[in-house]
Amino acid sequence: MTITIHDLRKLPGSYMPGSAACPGCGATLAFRLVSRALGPNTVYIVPACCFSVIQAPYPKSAISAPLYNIAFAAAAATASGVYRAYKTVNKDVNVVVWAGDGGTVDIGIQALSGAAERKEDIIYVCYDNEAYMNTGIQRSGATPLKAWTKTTPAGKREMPKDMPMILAAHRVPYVATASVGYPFDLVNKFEKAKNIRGFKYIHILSPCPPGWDFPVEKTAEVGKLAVDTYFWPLYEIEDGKLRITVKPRKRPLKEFIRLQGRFRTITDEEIDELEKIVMEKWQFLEHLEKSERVF
Ligand SMILES: Cc1ncc(C[n+]2csc(CCOP(=O)(O)OP(=O)(O)O)c2C)c(N)n1
Ligand code: SF4
Ligand SMILES: [Mg+2]
Repeated sequence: MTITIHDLRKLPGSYMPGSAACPGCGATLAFRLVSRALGPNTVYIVPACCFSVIQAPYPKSAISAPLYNIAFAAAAATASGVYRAYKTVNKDVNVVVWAGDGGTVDIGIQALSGAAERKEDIIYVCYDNEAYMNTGIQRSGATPLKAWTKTTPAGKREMPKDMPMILAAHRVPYVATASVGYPFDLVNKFEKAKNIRGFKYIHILSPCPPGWDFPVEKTAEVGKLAVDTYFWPLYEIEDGKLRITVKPRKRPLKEFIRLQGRFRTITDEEIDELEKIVMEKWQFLEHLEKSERVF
């Protein structure tokens, strides 16, 4: 089934109003969409991140679904145990890790890799705001080249890890990228993932107004431009076969970069260099799309 705007309005989500999230939070928007696509038969496992604050403090707890808050490094291992416990009592439940990029590409990578290798029947979601935001904007392994954070005051010097491809190399049944700027692409990937058995990994670009330094009303625009400038390609890898799911609208990378204060130190020449890297990756994805299998 393909979810349309009419379906989305009717689907009950698990996000309640009056939360502690910042205005314009892309991660929150992502959660609203995902919880609608997955439905009420879902349990979330959340390591330390902005969502621990959004979900936890009474009386502002924002999530109405069952949720287990767990130590930073342990989310994928916990989800494995929770899924097996439900299975023991014959309950079929979507068990979902909802983790930030720090909790995924850095401290949580060991448990994540283990769960993927064991092909645990869970959905692991990385909502990627490209830094450690909850502790005040420090760089992570997902922070892009040249981005300002409090620990990269002159701009980050390294490229981010390509986490979806790292997971694809585990040969799990489903890997996908998503962006809050393309909500129907996002919800339909979850609609598909919940019906696939085995390990599923979905990596959502989630713009963060205070961390990326852009006006709060521009979250969807930033998420859309990330895709349309080729900065954040949207694809899925199902049983090893890659498919690009959204064709970018061919906007110059500069439009995405200059909307955000975190790239304040980048020069026009450096944007051109970054655009070259981004386009090389795009061409590689087009090449992979023509291949039988990615791995
Ligand atoms: C072992 C451990 N180290 C450090 C922390 C402090 N801490 C809490 S949330 C967080 C940042 C998480 O970053 P990310 O996973 O990207 O999620 P975000 O805050 O960006 O939503 C850190 C460092 C912790 N809770 N546990
Ligand atoms: S810091 Fe960013 S990710 Fe965290 S709640 Fe605020 S907008 Fe959302
Ligand atoms: Mg983060």
